[in-house]
Amino acid sequence: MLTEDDKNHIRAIWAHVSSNPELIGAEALTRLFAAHTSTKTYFPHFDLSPGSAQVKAHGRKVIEAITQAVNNLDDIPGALCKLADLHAEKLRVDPVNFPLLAHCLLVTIAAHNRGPLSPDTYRSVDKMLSRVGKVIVAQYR
Ligand code: HNI
Repeated sequence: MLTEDDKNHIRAIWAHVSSNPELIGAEALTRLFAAHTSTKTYFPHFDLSPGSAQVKAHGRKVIEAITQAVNNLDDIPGALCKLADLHAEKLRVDPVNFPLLAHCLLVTIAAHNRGPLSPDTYRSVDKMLSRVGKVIVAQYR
């Protein structure tokens, strides 16, 4: 459950993230592929080298999708229902991968924050990303 404080923390930091979707998204993916190499198996058709056009384009798509969730914090399932169908029925991404991406995204956001990410902001964004992951895998069974 996201509190009003959580929502305020998320919206404040997301203003920066959503204005740099390609930069943040591509770096998060690059960290994901480097730290958790098995995640690369879902992208055999991509050039996964850091900075590739495909990594940039995909990073942008992921951030823009999460931005939809951030713009609808009271109805995240409604905002992401199409993505849930896609990941469950077509892509069949193992749910264990979602917390890995969430963590890489948090590290990326922290690295680009001017100064340390406050514990409160970290917790609020972590809660939101965990909710996003749960919503996307909710239709797996
Ligand atoms: Ni994900 C496609 C969003 C987690 C593997 N993914 C997308 C698209 C969006 C998206 C948006 C593009 C949809 C379209 O083209 O219509 N993915 C998200 C979000 C999360 C997420 C918001 C979690 C926060 N995806 C993951 C994870 C993996 C993953 C954890 C695997 C490790 N996604 C994919 C793959 C595709 C994909 C594979 C298809 C890529 C392509 O273009 O072929």
